[in-house]
This record gives sequence, C-alpha cells and structure tokens, in this order.
Amino acid sequence: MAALLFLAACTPKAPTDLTQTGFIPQPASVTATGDAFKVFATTAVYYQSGAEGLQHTAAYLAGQLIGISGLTISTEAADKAPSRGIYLEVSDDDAELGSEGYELNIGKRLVTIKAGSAAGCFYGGQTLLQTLPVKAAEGEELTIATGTVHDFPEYVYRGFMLDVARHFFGVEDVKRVIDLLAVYKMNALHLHLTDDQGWRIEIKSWPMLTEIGGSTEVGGGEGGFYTQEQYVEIVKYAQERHITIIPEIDMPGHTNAALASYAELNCDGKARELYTGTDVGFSTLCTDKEITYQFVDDVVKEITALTPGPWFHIGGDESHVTAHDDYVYFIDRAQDIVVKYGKKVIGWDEIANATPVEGTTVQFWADVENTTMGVEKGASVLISPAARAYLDMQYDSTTYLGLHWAGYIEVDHGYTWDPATLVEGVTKENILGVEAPLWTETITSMDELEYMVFPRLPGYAEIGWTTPALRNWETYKLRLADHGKRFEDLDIDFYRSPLVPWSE
Ligand code: TNX
Repeated sequence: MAALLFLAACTPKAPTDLTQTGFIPQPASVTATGDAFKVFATTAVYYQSGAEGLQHTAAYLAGQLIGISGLTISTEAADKAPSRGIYLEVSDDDAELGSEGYELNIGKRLVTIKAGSAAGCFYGGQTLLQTLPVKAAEGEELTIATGTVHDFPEYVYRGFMLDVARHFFGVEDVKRVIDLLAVYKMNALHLHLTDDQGWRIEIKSWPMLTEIGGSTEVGGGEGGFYTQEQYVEIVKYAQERHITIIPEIDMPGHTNAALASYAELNCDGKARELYTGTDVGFSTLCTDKEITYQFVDDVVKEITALTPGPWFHIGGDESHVTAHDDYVYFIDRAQDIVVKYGKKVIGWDEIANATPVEGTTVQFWADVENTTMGVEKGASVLISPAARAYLDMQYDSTTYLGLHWAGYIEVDHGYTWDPATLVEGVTKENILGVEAPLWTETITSMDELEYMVFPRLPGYAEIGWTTPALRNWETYKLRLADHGKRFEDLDIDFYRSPLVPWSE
C-alpha cells in the first residue's frame, strides 16, 4: 500500500481535461472529451499525400516531438487518416477557418489537424505542442488530454520587429528569434536593416554600404551585416515556419550610415562621419539629386529579388532635417520604385503625408493624425503604438535596459488594449495587424533581447490572434505563469514580472 501511494505521488497524473491547458494565444474554442492520447516510440506523423507544403509541416512537427521526447518519430505520406498516430490534412470544407485557421482533434488513438493550408496545420501543430512540456523528463510518459480545438486568427499580420542597425544581431540570433515567434503563431518578422548607426545588408552595386556603413554600431562596437546569401538563409528559415520577412530600408532620414559610405548621396557632396550615438532625426538623403533615386532603385531591386514576401518597408520616420515638400516628393518617388519591383509599401505613419499608392500600409507608432490621414487616403494600418507595444520601453523605473520616452510598459499594460479601438477613426476593417518592435539602442546581446521581449511577446501574439471577447488579463496572467516553465526550458532569460503568479 505504501509502495502504491509512493508510486501515485511520483507519477505525474495524465492530463485529461484539455480546457485546463494554458494555451497562448487563447484559441477560439477548446472542448474536452476527458480521455488521454499517449505518445509512443511508434507514433508517426502522417500527412495527406500531394497537399502543398504539408510534408515540411509534418517534418517540423516530428522534429519538435523528437526534441521533446527523444523518441524516433517518423513522417509518412498517407491517402487517408490512419487508425492511430498524428495526421495532417488540408481541406477547404470549413470556411470559418480561413487561410490560417485549423481544427485540432485529439482522440485516444488518433490526432488529426485539419486546415485550409499548410500554414493552418502548422499552427494546429503549435497548439498541440503546447499540450506537452518543452522537454520531457527522463522516462516521462507523454500524454495529451483529448478534445477539440477550433481556431483561427483575428488579424492576418502578427509581427515582431528587430532593429539590427543600432546593434547588430547575427544569423543564429535571428533564427532563434524566428523559432520563438513561431511558438506563438506570429507570422511576420520586420527587419530594420539600416539606420544612422549601421547598414546591415549587402548591396552588390553599392559595396561601401556594408564595408563602411556596416563597420560599427551604437557604442562603437564592430557592427556587422548580412551577406545576400545569409539574408536568403534567414528568409528561408522563416518561410519554413510560415513567417514572412519584411525588409526595411529607412529613408530619407535615419541614413547616416549610407551618407558616410557614399559622398555623392549628400547634398554637399561630402561624406559624413560614422555615427555611434543614439540621437535621431539629424540625417537625410539629398532629395533633389537624381543619384539618390538611382541608389534607392538599386537597393530596392536587389533586396526585393531576394524577398518572396509581398512587402517592402521604406521607413520614412523622423526625417526632421528634410523639408516637408522634399519629404513628400521623396516618399512618392520611393513608393513608385517599390511598386515597380512588385511589392507593397509599408512605412512609418509619417508617410501618410505623401500620396500613398494603392495597397500601402502605414505603421502607426505615435501620430494619430498621420494615421487617420493615411486611412482617409486609402491606406491600411499596422498597429505598433509606442506606449503599448514598444519592446524597448522599460517595464518600470527599475528596469536596467531600455528607454522610457513613451512610458513604462509592465506586462499588463502591454496586454490590456485592443487595436480596433485604440485610434479613433481606425477600425478593424482598416487594420492589417499588430507588430511589436524592439529598437536596440540599449540592447547589445541575445540575453538582453530576451529580457525585454519576454514575457511581453506572447501578449502581442495573443492580441494579434485572439478575438478581444476572449482576452482578459486575469486569466491571461495564469496562462502566462504556466509558460514560465516553458521559458526556462527554452533557456529564455525573461523578466519575472511581479504581476504574474509564476510558479516556483
Ligand atoms: C523612435 S519608432 C524611432 C526609432 C527609435 C525608437 C526608440 C520610430 C519609427 N522611430 O528610431 O529607435 O524611437 O524607442
């Protein structure tokens, strides 16, 4: 009897109530059927033969399951659902699911993930993975509560921005960021590739941009840049995780690194000194020189050729030393170049002062008037309010990294808002999605990045994915607390906010 009791105390109880899982983002609906599915060494991930992209999704899911369990989980094409195992299927018989939704059905012997696309199956797989630990303990039996998850996103764009210009982050760091975004069903990574302090992407027709402009960073460190091959490697890695890369070349301001690399881009024909401080708003391309537009054309041409996603971000923020008319003239010409290379324009909200071309998105960060003007001119809006969604804002006055010009953003403040009601005159129909940017003036390493990004990022993922009716801080903070163990197991150096009841 004593031995039995001992056994019962040591064996974790198999979960049987799926509704008790702390999913982030919260799915549209979860129902439980009170049983348990066991993952065995013989469990395989089957995928419907012939469905586009599904083999990759199956391989990704099997890879994750192997990482968790240490078992040899194989993948196999199948013409119909098997009697046991995990089965991925693409079907368009449920219109509510849209292009990214999915239905996850966990039975006692068979798990099926059905979606309108491989992306949907990928997200269903992420939901399934959240029912398991990040890493099983030695000999731990892996069981999943049975039931159904029916789920689809609120917004089509759920993004994170990384500023690799102020401090450079290499390919391996960016891949880790991509992996972490994927866990929370985020699907857009905006790379802020250039700024006053650095030019971070190789442009073959203008090689000094990286040779000179990429050679330093804030604080005077050595900087760095991505070769075009490395950029393609990032794009591909992201694509395999259903994440679109949005490249940003910030113009006509925030261009000191380019102005230091090529004298002819300056109105006075004199190259600028490299800059390693953190001031903004002091640089501008020379808007009335034709060479400027040749430069923009070459840069956009080379980068768009390597970028399968639909967008190109032209920056356009804080051009304080560009005269208003020159600014408008420049943005209009830059937009035309982006369109010429087949991409849609995104720019910071200031670009609404120009004449947005069809399909343009203005990224709201600070100025309500610019944003509503953009909407009046037919643009859609990407919501990134500095006071709510800037990951470089400090949590409180004791945070040792970051800035606070837009205020402090504790985890609850970052979570308790709704994009569709934030700006008067901007409603859900106008909104492409949500993006949380990390500016890196004060962020120099992956540990520092993680500390500012976690635990706020899952909140932005949920704002982008989950309908406001299902979002609530009181229940969210409990789910977030559950994820603390996952952050630890993923080796994420996160901020233990006192507002979240982390378990010991
Ligand atoms: C404003 S947000 C900027 C960036 C800075 C950031 C720091 C925006 C479009 N411009 O250049 O890095 O504040 O929080």
